[in-house]
Amino acid sequence: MNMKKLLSILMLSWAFVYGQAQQSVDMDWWREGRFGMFIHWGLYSVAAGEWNGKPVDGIGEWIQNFAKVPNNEYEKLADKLTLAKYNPEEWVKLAKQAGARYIVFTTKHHEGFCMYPSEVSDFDIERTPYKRDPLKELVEACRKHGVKVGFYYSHRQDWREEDAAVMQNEYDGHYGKPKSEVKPNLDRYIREKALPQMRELLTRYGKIDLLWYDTPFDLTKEQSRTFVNVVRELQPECIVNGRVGYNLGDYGALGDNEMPCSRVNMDLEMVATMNHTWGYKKNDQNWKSPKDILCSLIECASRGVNYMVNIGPKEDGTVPQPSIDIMDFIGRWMQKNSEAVYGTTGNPFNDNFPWGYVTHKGNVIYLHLLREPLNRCIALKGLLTSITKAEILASGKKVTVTDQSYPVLTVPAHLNYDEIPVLKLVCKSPVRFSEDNYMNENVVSIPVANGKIIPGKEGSLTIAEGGNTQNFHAGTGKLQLKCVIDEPGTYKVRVFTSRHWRRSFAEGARITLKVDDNTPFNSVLMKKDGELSNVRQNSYPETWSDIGTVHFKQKGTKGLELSVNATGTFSRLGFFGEDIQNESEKNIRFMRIELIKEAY
Ligand code: FHN
Repeated sequence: MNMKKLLSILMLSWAFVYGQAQQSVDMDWWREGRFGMFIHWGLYSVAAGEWNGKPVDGIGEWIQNFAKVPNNEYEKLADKLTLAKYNPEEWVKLAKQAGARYIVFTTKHHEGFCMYPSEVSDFDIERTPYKRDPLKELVEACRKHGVKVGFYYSHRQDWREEDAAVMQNEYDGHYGKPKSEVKPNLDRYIREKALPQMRELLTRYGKIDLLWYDTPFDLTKEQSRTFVNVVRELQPECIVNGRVGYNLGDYGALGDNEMPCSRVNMDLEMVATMNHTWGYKKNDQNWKSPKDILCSLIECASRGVNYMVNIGPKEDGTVPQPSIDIMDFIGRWMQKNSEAVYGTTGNPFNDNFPWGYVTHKGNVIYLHLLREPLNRCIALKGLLTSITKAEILASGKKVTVTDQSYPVLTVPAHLNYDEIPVLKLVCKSPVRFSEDNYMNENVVSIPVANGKIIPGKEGSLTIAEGGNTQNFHAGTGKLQLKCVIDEPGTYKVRVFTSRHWRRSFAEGARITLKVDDNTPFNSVLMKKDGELSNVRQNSYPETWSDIGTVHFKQKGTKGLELSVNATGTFSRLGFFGEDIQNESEKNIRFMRIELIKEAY
């Protein structure tokens, strides 16, 4: 046997044993693009958030579940899914002019209804008055306009099918019989419905760029792997998202509307709503502002993460006007500033800057200004290379740079911060950055992800995808952090944590924070002193606790050591079906610590 043959046999057996997640898919277009548009469209778009004329709480695409609608009633919505004004080119143009490089469309959401004609199930588009295949038309429009196309497929949940029943979510009468008589068989569901439908999706529509699975819940690793393998077999170049389960996808998974709290060094995508629902809900008027959504796109880029923002069209295919306005706003900004997003990596500094966000590409650094910096001055203390050119990206207007022990920029007066101006800094190559955390505008903000973990007896403290601590409790370890203090003085110590919105703030959590060799904060109670008001408040609320003050007699590098004494207790809010797999553990979800210089 020659060497080449032996190698290929070895590689094949490796693939057999470990599945095919090691297969390298080309992620370049996805990383370069940074920005996608999600589309949730299904029978729930007809219900529009109301059942029997009454508004139903929660996200719109879950209405069948929340309003406990039996299948034989829910299916009647198909008669009213007219698609009367469906124009996929309009959707694609909406995405493209905003600068989105890919679209992901719900081919089948948890309700089980296929938005394409399926041979496997008659619960599909053929029940509607629309006599064509809207999926084919969307794929063609994407191809025509050079936008990558992805299919969302709910691979674990299918409320139409008894075999896929998640018993805690089912209710009497759902399948036309009492819950006690429902005997699910998930393997059979996968074998007889989900995989055959995957084969339809992956063979009928030409090249598919991304397969977006959702809510793996209780799938076994083998079951998740079959969903990866079917893609590898039929569309080897297609990217698989992280929610296929067990880290088997080509990129990692964050929760819905979950923003990483510092730069990440892996492929990740944040998916976000423009209001509080994915599927159309006529009563959800809680629209985030266009600037907020643009800021989320920029913040994602500054974390090194893709951003995919959702639209939920109405049953006739028209897109709610606020969604159009938001996409237009982003498009106007992207026309002038997209080079500060496409192909960039996250903020190369260890600092979070109070005036905005940073992205980076080669020897160019982009500063995205959300507000005027204090005294119109930005000190880039962590930049170890000099700047050769600095200008406003959109206008080419020069920005003054003075070299002190680090570059200091003077931002021109009267910039319009509603338009989020971007400063483009060209540096000598190669660019070098310090690993320290510095003070900016009297605050030093220290992300926990910059810390060093000292394992405890149980040793399972880690930093999660979102840059927050995971499994942080008394036995799992300590976290060592450091920062550079510019001036002696008294500093308020503010500890930021976040949580999933279904969890209340934990009462009774206690932490110890050592500062250099002292222990000024020993088993201090974490109180809810404030909560950030931002676009994530309804999904991952971010709370701060002011645990006291610390006095530094001298400036310089200071060491911090954080440990947990008690995680406290929290209550769970009502069931709304979100994937909370990672939320059941004992953990304080720390994001960052801030030292805030007190006025003299
Ligand atoms: O349950 C779904 C939800 O309806 C929506 O589709 C989102 C989008 O990311 N995914 C699930 C929850 O995480």
